[in-house]
Amino acid sequence: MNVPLFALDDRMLADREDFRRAVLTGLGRVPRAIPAKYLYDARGSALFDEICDLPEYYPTRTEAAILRECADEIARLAGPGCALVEYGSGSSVKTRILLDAMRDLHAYVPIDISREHLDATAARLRKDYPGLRVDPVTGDYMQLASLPPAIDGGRRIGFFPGSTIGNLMPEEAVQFLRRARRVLRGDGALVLGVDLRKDPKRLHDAYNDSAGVTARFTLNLLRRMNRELDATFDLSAFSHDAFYNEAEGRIEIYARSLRYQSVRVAGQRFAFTKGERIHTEYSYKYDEAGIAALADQGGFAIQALWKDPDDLFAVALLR
Ligand code: AVI
Repeated sequence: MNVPLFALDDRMLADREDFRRAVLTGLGRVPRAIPAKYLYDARGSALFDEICDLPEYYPTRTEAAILRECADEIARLAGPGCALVEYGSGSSVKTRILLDAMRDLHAYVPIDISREHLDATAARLRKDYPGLRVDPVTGDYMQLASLPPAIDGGRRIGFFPGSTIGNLMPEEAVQFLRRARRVLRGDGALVLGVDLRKDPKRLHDAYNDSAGVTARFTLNLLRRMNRELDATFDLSAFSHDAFYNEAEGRIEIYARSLRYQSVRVAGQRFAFTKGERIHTEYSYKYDEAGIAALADQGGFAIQALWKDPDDLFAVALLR
């Protein structure tokens, strides 16, 4: 579908204004923090794709391997004639593993904030799965409270892979699950990918890869501010700082200032002392009891849970 140019420009302007507000609020706060969703501009998304293939970053390939093992069982437990509702992009290998197993799907419903991304995904999947009804929904899945009635017919099975739930604060994760519970309705279910607590060294290495891709991913946020908000960050004067906070069960990621410096962002000045940090991400890790507690607070219960042989990652079917 062709989007009129003026509509695209309006949306881009609105996105930039959101970004400007979030950055000015986040840099003005103590401690400084910018929401993780802004890491994913076009370059950030490409860098994240690179991260997924890194030898140290085990979650993507481990989750795919688990899904290959349990997809038939998920299809059996889901029953016939379901709609598969994916929270997020939907173009990945993991989606296809489920689509291949759930052969008699009523519809596939990817939800994403990016219309362009959704259109491309839908076109690819319609071509590769002729006969599959693909009904994309444009929107922020964190806010989505219902699906268009056209999707009705059959049980709704949600899919939220990649341990993206780990990037939410636990209370946001519960909120997300409560919303999903309503959207998927009483007879629905959710297939949830969750990164597990493990040896801190393994976790540390996954977010401090030797090729420096994760560092580029973090510092790309400063580059984005330079480009979109007329900021003056010197990327060589900041470092990527990621570590596992065992007490909180989360990876914490920051951009750390390597010296005193004053930076202009969207017309305002911000002074950074040496060592001062901008928080960019949390990545929470759960154990099975933590997943059960989260599910319970979100209005679900674990119906089945699969792990890899090394207990790195879990795929849970929540009912
Ligand atoms: C998208 N998300 C699940 C990734 C994670 O592992 O928390 C984001 C990421 N950030 C740095 N490396 C990966």
